Amino acid sequence: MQLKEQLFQTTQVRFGCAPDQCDDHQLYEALLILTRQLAQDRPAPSGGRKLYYFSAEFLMGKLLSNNLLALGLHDEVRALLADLGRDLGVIESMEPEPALGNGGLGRLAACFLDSIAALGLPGDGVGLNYHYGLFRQKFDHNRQTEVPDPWMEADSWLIPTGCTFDVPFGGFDLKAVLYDIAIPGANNQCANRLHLFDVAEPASAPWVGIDFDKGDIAHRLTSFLYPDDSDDAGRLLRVYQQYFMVSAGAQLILSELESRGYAPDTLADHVVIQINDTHPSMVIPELIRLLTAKGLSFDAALDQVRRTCAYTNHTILAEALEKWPLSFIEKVAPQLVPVIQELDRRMKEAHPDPRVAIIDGQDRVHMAHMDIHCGFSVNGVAALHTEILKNSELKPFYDIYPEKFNNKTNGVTLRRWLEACDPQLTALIDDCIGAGWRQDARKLEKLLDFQEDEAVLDRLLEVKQHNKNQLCRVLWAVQHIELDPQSVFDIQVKRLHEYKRQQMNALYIIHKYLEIKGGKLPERPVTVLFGAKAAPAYVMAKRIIHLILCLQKLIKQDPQVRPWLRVAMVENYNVTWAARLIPACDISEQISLASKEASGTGNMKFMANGAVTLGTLDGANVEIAQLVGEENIYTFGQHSDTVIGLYQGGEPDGRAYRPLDYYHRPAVEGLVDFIVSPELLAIGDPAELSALWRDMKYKDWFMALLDVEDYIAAKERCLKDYGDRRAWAKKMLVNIAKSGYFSSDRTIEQYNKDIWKLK
Ligand code: 26Q
Repeated sequence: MQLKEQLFQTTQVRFGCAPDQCDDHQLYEALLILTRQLAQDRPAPSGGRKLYYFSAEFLMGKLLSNNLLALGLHDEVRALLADLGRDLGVIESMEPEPALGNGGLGRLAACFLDSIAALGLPGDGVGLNYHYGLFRQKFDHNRQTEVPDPWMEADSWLIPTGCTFDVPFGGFDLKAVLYDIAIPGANNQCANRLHLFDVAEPASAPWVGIDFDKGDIAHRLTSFLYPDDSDDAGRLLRVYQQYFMVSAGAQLILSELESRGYAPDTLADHVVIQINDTHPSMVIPELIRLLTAKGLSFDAALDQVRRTCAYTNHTILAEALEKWPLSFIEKVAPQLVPVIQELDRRMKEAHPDPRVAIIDGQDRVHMAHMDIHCGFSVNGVAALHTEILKNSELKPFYDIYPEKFNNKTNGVTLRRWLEACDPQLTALIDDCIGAGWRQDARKLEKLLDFQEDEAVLDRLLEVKQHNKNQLCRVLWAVQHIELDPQSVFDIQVKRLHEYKRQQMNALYIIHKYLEIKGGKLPERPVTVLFGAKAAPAYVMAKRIIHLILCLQKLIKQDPQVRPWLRVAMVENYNVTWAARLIPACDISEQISLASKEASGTGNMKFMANGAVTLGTLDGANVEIAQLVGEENIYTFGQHSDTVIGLYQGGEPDGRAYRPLDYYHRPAVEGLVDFIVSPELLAIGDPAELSALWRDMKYKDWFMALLDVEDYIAAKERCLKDYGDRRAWAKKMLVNIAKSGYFSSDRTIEQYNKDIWKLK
């Protein structure tokens, strides 16, 4: 049947009217139903081994447009809607965005699912169906507040499967109900699945706290995704969530193994599990428990699990490494305790070094240690990150198991982060080099042939201007923020964390503000844009948001400064905002303290859309710098080995870094002190701003003052160079041309070749 007739039929059945009588939301629903069915009808890719990608987060973003692209229907649907006098962009805007992730790790999982399907590899995701996602960010009196973020409507992408598993908790069982989201492959006729488990009777309304009795857990287990800083109650609930996910996931794997006709003692021949950070690590003892219950000896079960499980590390921040008190696990899943204790006993026997113990002297279970001992692969997410894991963070493990360690530099799906979000740039690329880069992103390098082509460079600048104009229109419509589209767009979007150093960017804004007030006007107007959610209990992060919002207000009110400098923070930054901001960016801010950002993936998206990176030599920025060459990136700041050195061997807090030494530099003191200037105190909360000022001056845990002078100098160079439009366009072109390396198709091919070996 023709698409047109299918749409007609769908709206008739569902709404009793023809498409042209439908409102935007009804049309969206009809397209959702149609697209969901077409994806669901596709067969799974065939192959030998099957991958299960376990992750507590899948930050999928809106799916309508991407699924239409993957199904090859995007243009047809757009034309069909145009015939009805409707706009696909408007229909898409009806779709709610599920916030089932914090940030990079969750979005990476989503990019990976896209690439696994596009490459026709058999691989499903396994996660949880949170009803309220993370939270919706609101700004109120220049502060972040949080409200629940429901995303499931009467119709969604979820496909009920009817499949259930019993999960045994200490004292009660809970039924895990399986919902699937079909993931169609872009280059084939197959689809994989994202398996999301839910409780059988979810509560219908959000709540504030939780009672740890059986009833409350049964209804609330999948309500929220916990941010990375929760209190003890939140942490315990996270362990409940994690066990629910991995127990149901492990049961799903074993039942699929059985229905494929294989015995449990052949698990490793047919299955590989990628553990996305330590959040799903309990899958290891759970699988051992389930396999021994099926008759395998502990030795045989451990051997299967060891050949099945592979672990990805995403962070070296000590506070983010999960260590659960054994008492938590005893309460949540007591049946795992003897398994973990036996694993710990065996590992201690083989490796008495306390630094590699699974259970430490304070009876805490180190999830990463269990993964490394009981899996066959450990990977970091960028070259520098993997080196730091091998040489410092996980060195005692690398000494024992050098063969397990490998690097898989992250990547992003260019189908979403170039084709879908920047159609004009895509068309320009196609005109220059044809469409072959869609199959092999390294072919983007052919763009290098156009470095001296003035017509192409001009078009590149025109596309960027178009995207900036468009972003200005959206910002005005959504948030009543008025920006100058002719100004330089300098953008920092990512979770708010001190190590990512949004506060250092704020110091730059203060620098520029003071210069303008002092009569030194910049060569051209600059707009500094931010998007960031702070974890609700992360006090410093919220203070940094407060500072940025106060600066936004101060500058907006100042007729002397506002023609030259604007600051804007988008409310509720999410995947949808990212897709609007990234194509409009001139300067991509990637300014984490060297050694702290495992990889970054926003850096890759910006680069692919022709932004030039201003960054430290951290995470994947190092690889970006190697690829584009020093004339096409602005790097600054101390290197990772210096920083690692500064964290060691000093007084009084164990560090050799003393922020006061930097604070007292003439160029720095005035910037930091402006945080408590009368101008800002008149706008913001004096207690909050003073606390932030004190922290930056006396603690500065992530060393913003160490790099701030170099940062300001690098940014000024960058802004100056922007004035030579031809030379700048060339830098943009080189960045796009070299971004093919950061396609997640390349990353997934490497995972498959080195770790998964699916076919
Ligand atoms: C831990 C314990 C308790 C509760 C929550 C957590 C928790 C939750 C989320 C810990 C970490 C996260 C998320 C980490 C994350 O997003 N890491 C990012 O991963 C990206 C993909 O590899 C990298 O590009 C980023 O550099 C890294 O910060």
